[in-house]
Amino acid sequence: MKVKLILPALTEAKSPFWRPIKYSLFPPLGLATLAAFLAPDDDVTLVDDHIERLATDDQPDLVVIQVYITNAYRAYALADHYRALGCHVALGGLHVTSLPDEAEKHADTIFVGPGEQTFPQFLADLRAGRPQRRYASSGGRTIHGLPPVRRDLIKRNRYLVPNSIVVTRGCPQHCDFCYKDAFFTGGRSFYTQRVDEALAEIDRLPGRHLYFLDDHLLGDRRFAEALFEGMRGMGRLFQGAATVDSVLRGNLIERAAEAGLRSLFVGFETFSPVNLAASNKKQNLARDYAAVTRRLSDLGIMINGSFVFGMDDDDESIFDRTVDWAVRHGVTTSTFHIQTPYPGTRLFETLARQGRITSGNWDLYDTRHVVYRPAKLAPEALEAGYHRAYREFYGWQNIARAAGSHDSLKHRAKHFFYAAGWKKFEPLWDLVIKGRRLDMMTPLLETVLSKVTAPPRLAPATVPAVLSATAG
Ligand code: B12
Ligand code: SF4
Repeated sequence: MKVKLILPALTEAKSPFWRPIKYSLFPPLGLATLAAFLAPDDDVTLVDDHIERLATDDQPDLVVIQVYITNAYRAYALADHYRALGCHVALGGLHVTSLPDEAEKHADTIFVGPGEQTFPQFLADLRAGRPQRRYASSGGRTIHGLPPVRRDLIKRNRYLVPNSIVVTRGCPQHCDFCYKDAFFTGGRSFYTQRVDEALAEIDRLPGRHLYFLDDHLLGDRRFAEALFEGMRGMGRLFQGAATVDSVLRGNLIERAAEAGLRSLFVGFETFSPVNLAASNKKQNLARDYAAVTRRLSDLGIMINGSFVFGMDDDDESIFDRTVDWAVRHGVTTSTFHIQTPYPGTRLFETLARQGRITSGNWDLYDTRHVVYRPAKLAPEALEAGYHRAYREFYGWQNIARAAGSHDSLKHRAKHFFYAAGWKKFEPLWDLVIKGRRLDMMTPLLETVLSKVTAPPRLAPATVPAVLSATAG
């Protein structure tokens, strides 16, 4: 059987003029996971529209398309095209799960929820000539004993981080704005691989650097402990994501650092207890965010702080306060989001009930546009404040100030180069992406992520010469 797997891109990611680095970070892991269920003699291609030209003059037997909210319209157009040619088109992923009735109009078969159990069932049905219209993941979810991810289908040199990996699914928390509860409806919403299988997968990955895309790498303490124990001595450097409370609790974060954790995405989201309570983000309530940054900084772990703007308790002061806090506390990189009510979430239901959803154009649900009526901010002020926060946080002076907050000289330098590297050199990234040589940059990333050894406790105000020289 001839099978084509497609990850459709956003328009900005395909532009021949400009390619933001963030779209060349990670390969399509979800599709490579599904491809593992195909037969050895199937003729399989995997196309990531973000990084390569997608030819549509072919006619595979089966076309599998992954749909996110922001690529949904392009995914539907591709699906319509291939259906018109007589190909069997299967759509799945987060957006299909949120809005199955919308997606079904463009597909022969749709998938609701994770695909590890339903996709092999569909393949058996398709080969037997009786594919169903809809498959929904329910009980019996597991990622134990899966066939190895088809990494041979991934064009490694086109990604800065070819070694992305997920060893869990979902998250133990239940924040109202998160995609998670809707996606995992009908079965377990947090489960892990077997530790030995996760370690075997890690062992198969070349190079040193790994990026765990798990929503919450520290979410299952026993699993994470065993994973980090197994990773000690493997010589890996890795990045991942976890919650505020998991960083503060016990000594799991020290074990992660010993195993090679060098940077962590942390969901601070908001400082307001009113916002936290209203969005059911209980795990952040009454937690000392400053203690989180101190603990990570002392371990030499860089921080990617996630912050949401536009929740109901946010007013005009939110932007400056957030940037100032992040800079003062040595946050390395910040991901700011305009609150976005994804369909299927409790946040969407609440705002829809209150008549506050102002746009149904999914292209705008990219966390950079305001698609609802905020409570204490004008939509224009929210968008302007969001862009200003990015500009200010990534101004040279603030990068240097934030880097200067760490005790260790090496951490200061790492912080500086890492933050500047992401946001100050987009034209350089663009060149490397177009030259298809992103693999050349991975060793540089590994150098920046190398271990910070015992902090020599410099006076906090002392900024290394290299930093003060560039601060403007
Ligand atoms: C890595 C990542 C990215 C990467 C790259 C994505 C890639 N190459 O796949 C980058 C940095 C580019 C990115 C960008 C964005 N992202 Co993003 N990203 C993720 C992240 C962290 C991991 C995705 C992943 O690999 N998961 C692991 C694999 C195994 O799971 P999976 O891909 O979901 O695939 C499984 C199922 O979905 C299903 N499945 C998927 N497709 C299909 C198809 C069929 C036929 C079948 C049967 C099954 C199936 O089966 C797979 C196995 O179970 C997720 C969070 C998350 N946990 O999912 C956010 C997430 C997907 N991103 C999100 C968003 C909003 C964005 C941005 C809009 C953010 C922004 N402001 O720029 C952009 C736009 C992306 C786009 N192109 O449209 C949201 C999506 C919300 C939604 N409802 O769609 C998420 C859920 C984050 C969040 N918590 O809000 N992202
Ligand atoms: S902690 Fe993060 S991944 Fe977990 S439910 Fe909340 S927002 Fe989603």
